[in-house]
Amino acid sequence: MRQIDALKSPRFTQVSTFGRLPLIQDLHDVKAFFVGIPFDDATTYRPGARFGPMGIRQGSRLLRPYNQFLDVYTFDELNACDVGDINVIPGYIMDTMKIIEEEMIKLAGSGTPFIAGGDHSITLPILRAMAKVHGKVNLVHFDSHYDFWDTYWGKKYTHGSWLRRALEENLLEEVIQVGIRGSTFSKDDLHDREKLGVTSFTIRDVKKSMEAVMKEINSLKGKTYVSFDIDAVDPAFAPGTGTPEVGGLTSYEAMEMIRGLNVNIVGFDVVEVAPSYDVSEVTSMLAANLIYEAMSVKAKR
Ligand SMILES: [Mn+2]
Repeated sequence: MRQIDALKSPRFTQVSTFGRLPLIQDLHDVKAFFVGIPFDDATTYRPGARFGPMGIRQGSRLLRPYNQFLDVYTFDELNACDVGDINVIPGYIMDTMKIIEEEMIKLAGSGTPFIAGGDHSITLPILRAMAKVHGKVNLVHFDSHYDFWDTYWGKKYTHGSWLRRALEENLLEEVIQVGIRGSTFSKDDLHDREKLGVTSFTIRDVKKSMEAVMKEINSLKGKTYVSFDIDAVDPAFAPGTGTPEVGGLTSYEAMEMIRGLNVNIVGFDVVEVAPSYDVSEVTSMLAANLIYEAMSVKAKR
């Protein structure tokens, strides 16, 4: 029955399942699940993140059930599954945001979503859904970019402006950014950071003391959503992305930061993975492992 439903819609980007988990859409008894959102029409530079879910599933095939660093049988503990991809509409940002919000309200009511994007615009409708299901949440935002620009080419809904919209829509409690380093259009961004009340740790802050950054993150109280733009990681480790910025986190540092989270995760995404610019699946494998570590943190609590 499920398979027939899946064949009715053109989910061309979907292959295999995350971590070889079962493909299940009935979330009864499921604590956490993987879901793909293959949408990239809000990108400003290289397109291709619509293939992120496909790449991340492919990069996840070597994941095994036991996490020795966190001492947990992650998938068993969560009774995890892969629910497939949300049926987005290529080329239609507003329609797609509506679909994502509606689907995420249904899904997040039954378990914790671990999401593979897609470009970063998908996080706005996810946060709208989070606010409806959970009330306002904290946001931990790994990225090389601030993503709080007001507009791009005069347009409000892009992968570089979703955070400004989320703040305007009053969806968020505390916001902590990590890994910031991209050049910006002007110094105004630094003033905006203050005005918007966002706490930003640049890549220098992380390299100086990861411990201090983690301490700040782990002091967050209440429900917390974590959004990980893969471009927080150095393109030497994660070349498969749309707006790469040199001088970033190593893959090990990224893994350690996710492993070190001690917050109440109500949702997690990895966005901006664009497999066509990848080399030997390194970016996809890293993204899959970051999701696995975040699932493991959830399974431990
Ligand atoms: Mn970014």
